[in-house]
Amino acid sequence: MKIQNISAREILDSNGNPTIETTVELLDGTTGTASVPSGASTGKTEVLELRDEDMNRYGGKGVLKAVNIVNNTISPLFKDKEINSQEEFDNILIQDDGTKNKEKFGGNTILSCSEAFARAVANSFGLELFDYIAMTYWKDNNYRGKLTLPTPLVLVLEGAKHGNWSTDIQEYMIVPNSLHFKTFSEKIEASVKVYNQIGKILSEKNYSLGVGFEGAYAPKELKNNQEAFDIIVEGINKSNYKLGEHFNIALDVASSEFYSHQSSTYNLKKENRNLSPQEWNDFQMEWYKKYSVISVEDPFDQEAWDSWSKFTQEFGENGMVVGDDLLTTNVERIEKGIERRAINTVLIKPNQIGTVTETLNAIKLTEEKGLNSIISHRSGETNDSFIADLVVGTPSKFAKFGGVNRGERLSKYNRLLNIESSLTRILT
Ligand code: 2PG
Ligand code: MG
Repeated sequence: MKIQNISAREILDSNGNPTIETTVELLDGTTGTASVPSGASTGKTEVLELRDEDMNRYGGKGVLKAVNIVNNTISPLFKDKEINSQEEFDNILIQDDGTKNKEKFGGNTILSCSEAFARAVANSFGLELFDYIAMTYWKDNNYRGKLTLPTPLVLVLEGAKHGNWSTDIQEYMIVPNSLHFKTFSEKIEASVKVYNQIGKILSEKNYSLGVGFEGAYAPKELKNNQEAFDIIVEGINKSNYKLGEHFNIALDVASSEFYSHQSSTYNLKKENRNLSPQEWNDFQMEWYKKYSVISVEDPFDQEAWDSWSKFTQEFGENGMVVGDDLLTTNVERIEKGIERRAINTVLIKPNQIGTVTETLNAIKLTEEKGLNSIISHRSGETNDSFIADLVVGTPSKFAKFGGVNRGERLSKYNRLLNIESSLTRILT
């Protein structure tokens, strides 16, 4: 397979910040285009996101340097080269960048090329993107029976950096129970019902109905973190479902955002309390028992490995302890997390690591160790739905794609609805 050209441009993400969109054109004339997201509450060990730092444009967030690297450095690298696999393509970029955290080209630059190449090859073979991903993941053409639609973790309330600190906890999600809702479309329909019900409850309370970065309600009027749980339970009940039966709750605590290294405390603005790690552990456990929480992401600071291990021993018995900022889709950190029993679930974000190949390797390590993986969006998204195909084409069983509001979130949910309907047609 030969590449004719790779070209990039600057577009905007859902926060109005620039991001990069890249097109790979193959010699046979087929093309693939991809754009990449951007995080607000980022992990310290994510690969570098290359920005112009030119304060005269977009407050320094322009990506013209990245565009220039694609057009003038990366595109010539592939001129007349025969590329036979995703791995081969990605390895050329990794090696030519040559740095541990992709700081020469930028992780955003590299990922846009990597995903665009995947789409171009899929298009060239007349394959759906999830088919191409599955063939690449399993290195086997006998993968069709392994394709699965995920259970969504649907965001209903958001706070912290994403929601103007309406709560200290960054994300409150509802998880439809697969025993009651068999298909993805049933799970989404039920989740939308609860989402809308929560909107009604907020409106009756005269709380704001505005949404945060990821399409969930973010009412500043919430008195504390617990009130958010209570509203969700009410929303579930008023939709004629039961907490613990039809739905459970998942959280992204994103606690690195309110951990103070100076005082070694978790400083909860909405509770007016600063808690030691042990107090914070016990405080959380009370909520989680009371509100049927089955999944907790980033309950402790990204360097607090011992707190994580203690928490996993207790909560991890029956629930998912999810490493995001802690692990950053990095196989070395995932291995450390497993070794230290600090987590039992891994959040997967392609732009934390920078290529499709490394993302697939992170999923493979996780799944082969018998742990769960969750494929995740970022707070700054585009309409690119690559991660929807990623969750279908790999053994990952969960999708964290935000609220059922805002087009860039719905583009992923709608892609899953589209895939489910076409797979049902093909497989039945
Ligand atoms: C997270 C993500 C997505 P951000 O913390 O998991 O919800 O947020 O993209 O801001 O890092
Ligand atoms: Mg997170």
